Amino acid sequence: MLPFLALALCSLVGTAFSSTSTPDFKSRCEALSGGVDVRGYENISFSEGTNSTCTFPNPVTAVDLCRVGIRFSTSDSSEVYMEAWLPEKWNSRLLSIGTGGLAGCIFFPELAYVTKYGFAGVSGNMGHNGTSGGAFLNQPEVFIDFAWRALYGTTVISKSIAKQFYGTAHKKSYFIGCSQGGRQGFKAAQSNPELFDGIVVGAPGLRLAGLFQYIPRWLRTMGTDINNLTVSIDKWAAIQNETLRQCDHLDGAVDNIVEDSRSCKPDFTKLRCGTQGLSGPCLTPVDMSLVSQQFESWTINGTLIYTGMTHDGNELAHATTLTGPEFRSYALEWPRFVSQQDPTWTLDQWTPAQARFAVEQNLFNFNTLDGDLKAVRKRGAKIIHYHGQVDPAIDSTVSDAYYDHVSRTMRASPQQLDDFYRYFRISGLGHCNGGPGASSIGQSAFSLPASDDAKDNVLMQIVDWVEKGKAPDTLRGSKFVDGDVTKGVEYKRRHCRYPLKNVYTGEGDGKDEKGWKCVV
Ligand SMILES: [Ca+2]
Repeated sequence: MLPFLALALCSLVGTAFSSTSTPDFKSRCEALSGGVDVRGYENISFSEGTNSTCTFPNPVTAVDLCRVGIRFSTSDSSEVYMEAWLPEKWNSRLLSIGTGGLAGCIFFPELAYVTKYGFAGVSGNMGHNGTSGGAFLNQPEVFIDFAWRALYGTTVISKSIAKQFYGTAHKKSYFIGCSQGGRQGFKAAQSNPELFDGIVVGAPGLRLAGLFQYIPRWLRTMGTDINNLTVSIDKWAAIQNETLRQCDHLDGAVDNIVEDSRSCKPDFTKLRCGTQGLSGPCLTPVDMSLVSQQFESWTINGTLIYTGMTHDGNELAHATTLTGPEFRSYALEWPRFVSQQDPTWTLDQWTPAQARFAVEQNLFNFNTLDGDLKAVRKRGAKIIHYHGQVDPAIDSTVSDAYYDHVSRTMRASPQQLDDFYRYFRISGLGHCNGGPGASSIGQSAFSLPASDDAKDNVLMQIVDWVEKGKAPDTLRGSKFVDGDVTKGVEYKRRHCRYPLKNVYTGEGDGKDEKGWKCVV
């Protein structure tokens, strides 16, 4: 068990409650500290634990709650800011919320989302304010917070605060997070399994330092100007179309969605320049080689750097994401503030040797690749892991590889892992939220569920599994008309747990939910 270093509660920086709250609730909230806000607020000031780089919309709270801000130090040179939102009508459950990107922002919309169900919600800045990794430069303690300690501290403290506030201990403790938050959830499962009874992790940033090297390799190979890529954006669009032409129907439904990208092995020779009848963009031999490289697992002297891009029929988005400003920023910030510790580092200094070093460096075990989850299983905790099949940011190959790694490490078959760890491939889901398919499983405030039934809502599903023993065979996602939840459901699809894959045996284009079957 990892020790928690130098934890000290420093101060409560504010609370909030509704004007409709009962006097007892208000007085208990005020007893924690001063400060008043009201239910349904939209203009509340979020001055703590955030800055201008945090661009979440201000949420509107749906229930009466006590808002508590806490700052605590984790060493002589690091501190964490966290908020616990404590609803008046508590369901006796705690829910820690993971962050995205390089952290640094309190996830206010998620706090509003989960408190609606009665969870006491907790979100922290993970040890630095703002989305930049600049805080890591020459500050190992700040990086330790980012790697694992901030989540540990916020969770431990929130358990204590909830007991103090409600006068009774929580019954179950949960975690939900995606991307960087997905990594945080697995980090807790691997290193601090005592923290949570149920964990929902999406698109986890495992071996993230490898992705942060895949990006500079892409930029050095393809260029940094989206309108002038070495393999042009028109060619990537042609690659996507050809992939869909060859692979969309393999699952039984022609719906622009490839259910099992691992079965998709497109042959791009039809796109070769000079091919008879080819009218659109064509691939030169150099293009063919560069494109193939992106889809291959990338190793340097035996060290796996990144598992590569998948043939998912979303190649255009992969190209634009890898070249886009957010990813260009990661390509610079990781070497500058973490692996090379050189704030003047520029992209033209990148070398494969640096890429290998960044992955092998594995600062404070940040790679989060321990495959032994026996302690989670032993204590009866459950993990729901999901990954969008058209994720252009963290490729779904990362999740496939980790699940297989756990299976090998624990010498457990998928049927045995099913007892406590289930991984679902969500077709038509991009990175954490959004996408062309039935991508809403209630995973966040930006992917609202079609209903509060556990079948439609992964948050309710993990509770059912932990507390009632009802394990999910599938996760049912919803696609809303025009992507707008207020316009109603266009169709639903039950997503299978890995390694099963979804095939369509129904009529038409795949919108018949009952037409889908999970097969080996
Ligand atoms: Ca299809």
